[in-house]
Amino acid sequence: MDARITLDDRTFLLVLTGAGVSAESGIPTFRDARGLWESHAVEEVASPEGFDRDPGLVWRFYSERRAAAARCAPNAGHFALVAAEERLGDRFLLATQNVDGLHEAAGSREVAHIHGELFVTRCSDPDCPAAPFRDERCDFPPPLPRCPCGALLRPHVVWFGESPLGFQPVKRRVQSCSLLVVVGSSGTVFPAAGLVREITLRRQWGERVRSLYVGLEAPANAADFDALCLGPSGETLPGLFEVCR
Ligand code: BV8
Repeated sequence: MDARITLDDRTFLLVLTGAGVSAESGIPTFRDARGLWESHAVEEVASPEGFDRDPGLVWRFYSERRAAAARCAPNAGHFALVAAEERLGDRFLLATQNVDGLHEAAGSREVAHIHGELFVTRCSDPDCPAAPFRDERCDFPPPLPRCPCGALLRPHVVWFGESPLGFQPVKRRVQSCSLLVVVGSSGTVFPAAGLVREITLRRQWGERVRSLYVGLEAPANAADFDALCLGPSGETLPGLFEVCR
């Protein structure tokens, strides 16, 4: 498969991004950060059990990530995806595992944040009617913040063991798209890592549909992709899409 994609009136493009698309913006990926953070595995901190066990530790983890992300700007890879969305309109859907907000900062209009958003906070009580709210705070001196209902506030991100957010529209689009492009994801976290398998199954049933991986190195699910376009996405994405008017 030529790693040059023509975007025209027949293209239905679903893009899934992972931490790699933000790496050139200065945000460490999980592979880089795993286990490096206060000697805790990210999975241990990014979990409901971790929050129940030590909410202060979890808030420090996310506060530091907020402070770091606030200093970062989108890179050429993010902007290339904005151009693709501008050409395809509603025949384009961007789903991201990233919580850093850089896709919107680059100008992406419709983003499915299947793992939540770093700069949004919500009540930790699932039965509380209070809505998640935009929250730029990067430090939380004791006592930890609480909802008016009395429960602790928590970052509005999807932790391990929690259901992804807004995943159904992505599941529907993977059944109707003509092309899935995954950018900068190690293919180790489900259900996101399983999307490419849906494309493989559709093709086995005779549908004309393709998948492409764009990233620094082959992901764990590389065997499911039709093609790999290896390299930093800030360099490869801008030249990937040939926009046909
Ligand atoms: C779910 C948000 C059911 C928070 C994240 C036991 C109990 C419970 C669940 C499970 C279990 N065992 C397995 C599971 C499922 C679990 C899972 O997959 N676990 C893994 C560890 C095996 N999944 C879940 O729990 C999910 N929920 O299953 O609920 C369900 C299922 C379907 C429908 C309904 C309900 C929830 C998972 C979400 C967890 N939250 N983040 C936060 O960010 O703090 S996950 C987090 O890690 C990220 O969001 C991301 O998804 C993941 C890291 O993956 P990547 O983005 O790929 O990043 P990584 O660093 O790994 O890779 C970076 C890549 O970039 C590398 O390949 C590198 O080569 C490349 N790269 C580097 N530089 C560049 C580059 N590429 C391009 N350019 C560059 N410059």
